[in-house]
Amino acid sequence: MADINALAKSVDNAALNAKAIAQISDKTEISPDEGYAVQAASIARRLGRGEKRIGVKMGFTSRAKMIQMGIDDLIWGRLTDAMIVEDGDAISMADYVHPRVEPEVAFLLRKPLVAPVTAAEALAAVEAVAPAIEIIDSRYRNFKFSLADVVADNCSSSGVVVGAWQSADDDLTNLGMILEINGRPRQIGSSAAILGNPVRSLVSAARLSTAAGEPLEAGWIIMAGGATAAEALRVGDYVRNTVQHLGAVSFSVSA
Ligand code: OOG
Ligand code: MG
Repeated sequence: MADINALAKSVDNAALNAKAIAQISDKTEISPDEGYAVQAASIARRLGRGEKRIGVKMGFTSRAKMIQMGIDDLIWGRLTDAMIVEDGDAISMADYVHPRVEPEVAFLLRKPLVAPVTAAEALAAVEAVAPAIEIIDSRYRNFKFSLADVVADNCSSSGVVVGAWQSADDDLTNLGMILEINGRPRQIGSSAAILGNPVRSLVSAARLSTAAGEPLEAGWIIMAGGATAAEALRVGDYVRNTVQHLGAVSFSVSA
């Protein structure tokens, strides 16, 4: 039997100290459901330290991400205010184990979303959309994990960089996305890579959060998931994600 609280403490400490740990599944048999219990307990520790819940991140919503990490189940994690990196700010490499970035799209909700919801209902609850970058930083050595491991580690969630909010009136189905590092395009994709349309990721977020007893709330941010494979970061990097019609978001990496 997995000791949920002990495992939550170990992933939480690994994130706090930016120190890699062994995969849980190396030593302990752990199911995806137990992984979610560990995640919930580790987030409870963060909330206990005064962090505020601000939303949900979706993971493995694109083929490119599933193929890169070898996992093809949709996963979700919980976002807190401590994860926010302001657009244009610098992060410090010392706070991370081995960070990577993903080009994403973020939704801001104006109304709660309790599943089941249709795509049209989900879109009607959206206040705004924005170009976004997710900073993922698996706490497991070599960024290697099983499905239950990554879920327990809050789906590698580490930082969320959101650009200026835009009205969600435009069709989000097929927006070009360019992830540049130091001015060079490193990943080029489309919002269509995110479940065919990022709104589907929002529908899934509503479904999974409702099933977990934490339906999406007004004011929450939902990260739709990486449209392309992730790119590793180095000190000195300047990262920018530009999304067609939505604009750009950026940050840089200092020592
Ligand atoms: C897990 C997180 C995946 C996404 O956008 O697909 C994710 C990982 O790859 O470490 O955030
Ligand atoms: Mg992501």
